[in-house]
Amino acid sequence: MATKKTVLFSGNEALAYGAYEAGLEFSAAYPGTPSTEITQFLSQFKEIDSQWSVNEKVAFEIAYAASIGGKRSMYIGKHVGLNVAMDPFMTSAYTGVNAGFVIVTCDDPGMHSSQNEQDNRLFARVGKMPLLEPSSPSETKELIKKAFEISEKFDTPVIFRMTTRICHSKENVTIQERKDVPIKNFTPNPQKYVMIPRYAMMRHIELENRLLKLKKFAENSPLNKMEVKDKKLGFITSGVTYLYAKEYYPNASYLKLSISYPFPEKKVRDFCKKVKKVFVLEELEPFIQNNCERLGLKVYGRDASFHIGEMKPDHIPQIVAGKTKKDKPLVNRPPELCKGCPHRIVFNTLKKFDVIVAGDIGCYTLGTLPPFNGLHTCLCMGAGVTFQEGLSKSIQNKKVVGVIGDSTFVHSGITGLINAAYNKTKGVILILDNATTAMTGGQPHPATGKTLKQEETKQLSLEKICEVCGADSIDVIDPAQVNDFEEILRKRLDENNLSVIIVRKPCILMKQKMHPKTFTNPTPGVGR
Ligand SMILES: Cc1ncc(C[n+]2csc(CCOP(=O)(O)OP(=O)(O)O)c2C)c(N)n1
Repeated sequence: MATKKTVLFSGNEALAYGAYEAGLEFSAAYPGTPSTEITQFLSQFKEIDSQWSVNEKVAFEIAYAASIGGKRSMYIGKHVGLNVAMDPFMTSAYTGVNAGFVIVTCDDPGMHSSQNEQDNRLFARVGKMPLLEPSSPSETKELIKKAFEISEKFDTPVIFRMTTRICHSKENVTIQERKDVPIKNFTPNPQKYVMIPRYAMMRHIELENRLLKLKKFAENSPLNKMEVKDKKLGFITSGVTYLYAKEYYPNASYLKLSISYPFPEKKVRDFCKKVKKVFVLEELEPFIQNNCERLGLKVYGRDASFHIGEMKPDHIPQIVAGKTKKDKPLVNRPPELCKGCPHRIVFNTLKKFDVIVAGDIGCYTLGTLPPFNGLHTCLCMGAGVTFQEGLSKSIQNKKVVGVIGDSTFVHSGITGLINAAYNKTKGVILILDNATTAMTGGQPHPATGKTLKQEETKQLSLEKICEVCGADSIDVIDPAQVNDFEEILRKRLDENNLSVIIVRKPCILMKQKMHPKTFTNPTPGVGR
């Protein structure tokens, strides 16, 4: 008989554990809050081949290919990570799976640590894949198992959408034994796996038929649960809003959607017939609400002020009262670069130059805040290099410096540097090499020479890669040598070249942040 044990898990840990129980064999990810701990937790399981990949596109393709090869696999990333993986994502619904493949996307309503708050539920419609949404850690653990079953039953990738609140909240979760799933054979099938237009057209027909079957499944599945109590007041919910509403209105009726795409139209109609006044409670976009409106159903949505930011329990009665959003003001606690962070020296030095600074995403983005006020742009990962090129080709009266971290350079800076050299760009790019991915808690990447599991591996040389990309000069400098750093920056700015300066000093927190080397038992809470 399977052993039953209860463990306090965060949503991320519960997801990882549920995937382990489901027989997951392969996972690939790039770090990103609030998703990072899933992969860190998975790394303890010897049964699972898990990796940090160089970016989300690569992670997606590798994990998806592992599924086609016959292993239950998972891609994991933060919401914007899926943008990077959009190309393989969009066609993967055509090609379908062999063993189960689950796309975990961790959205960040409220932008606790992100550059935008896009609602990735919308991608389910665009990508034509089923969308699962849990509302708590314990439900996460069970629902992720269903995701693999649905993936295999319907030959489709499945989107599993988490949000920050569920990723990082903790709950007692009952764990079970792993069920090993035999690796499936890979049978060559070019009509399914080689997407030339003719085959893709056939797969598109297959995909539309599959969506009809999935719709039927969503209609009849107990995962879309109707609880009819008070027939005067009801809520259609998804994700964490279910629990928030239950706190305020325990006697109301509920339609809890765990499969929110394909939209279970009949069930929703049925619920609206049974209950007089129905509110739709969801975070960010009016995804469910628009679906209800499309059906001509009279439901009450939220004021547009609720389309921005995270849903909080106190918002529920405000929505029921038809009010605009009101939040209690919080104490302002702006983040800052750590004391002793090498990035501080970079921005103190940059201050002495009258230059435009194209920034990127990493701890160094905090260089935009006082006292440094050091960045002029920051859009997405990799844009420290590409914005250096674009800005320098339009701004005539000032030099442009690009600033990018080591992990981000490997993620998406390299292609920009090749482009800069190819298109005869001039200027200076600073690679702030603190030997880790500091912003997300200190994960290794190819230039650190360590894998997710802290094994030694081939180490990417930043110097060599910059050279072959076509940089005219590559300097390596310790920013603590303040005068030398300033001197070399001045020299390179005066030249009419494409220069890379690798500013190399380890992150001050690296020792504490380093993810433990080995795990013995599934130990919740480690590897944060
Ligand atoms: C597409 C995408 N993936 C992941 C993230 C999360 N993220 C932001 S910056 C960053 C890397 C930071 O590492 P590095 O560039 O080395 O800078 P550091 O924080 O170490 O200074 C990550 C993983 C993101 N914002 N966007």
